[in-house]
Amino acid sequence: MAQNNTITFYDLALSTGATISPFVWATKYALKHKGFDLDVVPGGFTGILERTGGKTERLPAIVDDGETVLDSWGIIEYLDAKYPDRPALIPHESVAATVKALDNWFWNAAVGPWMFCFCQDYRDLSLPQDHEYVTHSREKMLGRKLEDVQAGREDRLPKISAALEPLRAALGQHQWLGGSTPNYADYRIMGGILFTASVCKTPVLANDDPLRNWIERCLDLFDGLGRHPGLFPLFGLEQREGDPDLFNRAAGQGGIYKRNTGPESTRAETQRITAGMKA
Ligand SMILES: N[C@@H](CCC(=O)N[C@@H](CS)C(=O)NCC(=O)O)C(=O)O
Repeated sequence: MAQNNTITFYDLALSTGATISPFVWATKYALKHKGFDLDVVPGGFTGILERTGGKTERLPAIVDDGETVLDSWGIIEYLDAKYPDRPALIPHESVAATVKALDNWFWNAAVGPWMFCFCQDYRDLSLPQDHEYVTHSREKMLGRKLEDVQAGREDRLPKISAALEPLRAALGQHQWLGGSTPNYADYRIMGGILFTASVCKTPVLANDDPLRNWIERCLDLFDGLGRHPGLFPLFGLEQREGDPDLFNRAAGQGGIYKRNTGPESTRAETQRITAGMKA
């Protein structure tokens, strides 16, 4: 049992003091969801191995009562197994499967592309002692100079916003991805959004984006855990001539989002799609 209800949490932060990693953000929310206080060990990208006493080169990592637990997914499995009487992060194995599918989609649709849009800012915002390592390692990861990868982001940001319809569809009909209360699905996706907020020197979503309500509620959770002063505004992206719509204003009008309650509910559509057909 965590001493004084407190778990040691190794942070990964920028010079603004804001946490940077999507994995680390999601874990911070997960620990709060379980009702723990955090004893935060601050730090940036370099020196993780030394900070953690040789236990890991990657974060998140936690220490609970002398036990080190690594890896964002490893940590939530540990928390749910060790503390089954506290609110579950993954209430059923089906949630684990769905979160993995959602996370994979979101990473490819948004977190990765946003990283391409802000990788130079990410380096510039990192702690001064991390600049050389971040530049070198991220240029190896991304295959080009950070400046070249980031260039032209104004043409890419609208497309990333437009790609987020699956989230808008779900959150248009449910309060949280977890249903009536948030669970790890919310924290996992919000981790990617908070990563972006930690580096987005230019906004990534429209002011009137339907996701805004859920994002603001996630930021408010746990006494405003996500409202760090070092974060940048997410909202304020403007649609320019030639850009796709930043979100679909006609969303939710088909498929499982429009309930079939009998012929009344489908008559208009049937009339439209059969117009001109021989009787
Ligand atoms: N599978 C790991 C991945 C963690 C990971 O890649 N963390 C990155 C931050 S996003 C890290 O610690 N990077 C340190 C570095 O780049 O040196 C998890 O889910 O926790």
